[in-house]
Amino acid sequence: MNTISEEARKAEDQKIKADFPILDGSFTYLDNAATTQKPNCVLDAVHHYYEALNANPMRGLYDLSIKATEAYEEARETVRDFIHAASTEEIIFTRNATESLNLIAYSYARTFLKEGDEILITVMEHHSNMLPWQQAAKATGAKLVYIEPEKDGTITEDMFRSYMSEHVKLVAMTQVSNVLGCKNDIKTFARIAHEYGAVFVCDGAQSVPHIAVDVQDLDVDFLAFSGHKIYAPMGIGVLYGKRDLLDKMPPFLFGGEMIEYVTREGATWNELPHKFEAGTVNDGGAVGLSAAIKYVKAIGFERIEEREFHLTELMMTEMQKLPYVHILGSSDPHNHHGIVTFTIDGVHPHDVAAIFDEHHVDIRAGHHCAQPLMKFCGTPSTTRASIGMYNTEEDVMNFIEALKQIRGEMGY
Ligand code: C6P
Repeated sequence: MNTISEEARKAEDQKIKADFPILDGSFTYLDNAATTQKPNCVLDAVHHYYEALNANPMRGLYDLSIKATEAYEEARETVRDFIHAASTEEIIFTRNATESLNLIAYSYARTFLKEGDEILITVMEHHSNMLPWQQAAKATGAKLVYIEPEKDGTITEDMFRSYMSEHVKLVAMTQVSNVLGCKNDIKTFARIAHEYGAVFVCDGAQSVPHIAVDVQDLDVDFLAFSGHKIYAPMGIGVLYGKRDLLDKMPPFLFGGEMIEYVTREGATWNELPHKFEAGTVNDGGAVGLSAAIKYVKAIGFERIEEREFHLTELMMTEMQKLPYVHILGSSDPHNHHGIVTFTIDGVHPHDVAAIFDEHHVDIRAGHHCAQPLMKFCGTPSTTRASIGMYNTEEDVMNFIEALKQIRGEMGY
């Protein structure tokens, strides 16, 4: 994959990093799976929105409100094009991936699932793609079934098929694990789920920022992701849903703008996607997300994947030289998508994180909101470094240098 010269790579590294004002060289940021930093174009777009366009969208008939509405709907079209949805009616703005997944669990699962049905998820799910299904199962009497992957996170087609039956009505699965970094074969699993008449929910929180995701090609019924993990502001997220499913689902939240007509006795609902966007929306966030997507597209996923793979490979190769460091999941960097979670013999992950902090390297320690996966891996907590498109070889080597100090600083 190393298709560009060293010199060209270094020049590109500096160019991308210079777009992110917070990355001023005083620290090394490797917690991108938790949230990403924001480029100038996103900061400028949000600033411009509040400076020149801000009004309550879809409500006022005056010029500013119309401009605010146009900005919001333009952002929706940017998202539609980005994930290749058939229509903007299938793009619902939410607060984050968590809210998107809850929307499906509350609106779809609680309406259409019943006792005797099964909801199929995996042990590697983030709590946000687990707890909504636990609660939906409790509310409907459906059974929640967990796919047990292989130790490195692999789920084969045969394994997946062995869990499928006519009882399974809904499958929810992450495309990329936030701990193991492995990628699930969503296209194959969605096809099999459909053979059995189940709907397929894809958690794209950790995939959408790193690989091209085409909802029509994957043929998923729902896709959830967060803006803040793809260089956009916090507080804006996306739910993609197939139109025929969204049409028959009841609203999730009730209030302003999601109605068609209200009487004292009841109400009828607005058309898609507004039926699912109750209350005043996050227009500035949507505008920021649109700018972030345009920025990512201008660099292109081919280059992003190449850059992130190169750094993951460098990081893992250096880590694998240290016998007291153990990487969770596959030993092959192709199966990590920029996420490298590890333990260090004899050192608690919180001490590891504190020592990294002393070295001005930002990484995450803990259970990463995936406690059942931690249990499956046989460890209560771990440390995780995660790469974004602005990271450089220098960042990786700063991390490795700090990593090498840790055991010594703990008295080994
Ligand atoms: N994972 C991490 O450090 P929100 O919080 O709604 O933006 O994203 C939830 C979520 C859903 N699915 C996956 C696979 C995720 O990784 C996350 C968020 C962060 O791993 C914060 S806990």
